[in-house]
Amino acid sequence: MKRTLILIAVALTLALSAAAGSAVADGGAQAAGSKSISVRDDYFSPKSVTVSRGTKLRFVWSGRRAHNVVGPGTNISARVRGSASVRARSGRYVCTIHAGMRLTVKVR
Ligand SMILES: [Cu+2]
Repeated sequence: MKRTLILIAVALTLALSAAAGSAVADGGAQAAGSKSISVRDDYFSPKSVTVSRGTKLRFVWSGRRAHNVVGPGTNISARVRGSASVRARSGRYVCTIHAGMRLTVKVR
């Protein structure tokens, strides 16, 4: 029973993020060759990823506070919801508003 509730909660969360992301018109849910990164209060999830060349990072804002994303070739201004996609590059991506909020990306 508890497990069922957890599954329902996960399904609802996924449905809500898909709905939020569609407003940005970047291809909608999880296209092939893209890796979703949740932008939460105050951390990225996952905190590190290894992706193949040409992969897009799709940042999906899932928290209540505003976060930005600054990294190699990337400067997404602070926002609270929605999503944004950028071509993945190796290096460190951070939210400059919250110290220690970082994502390590390795492109191979
Ligand atoms: Cu932040």
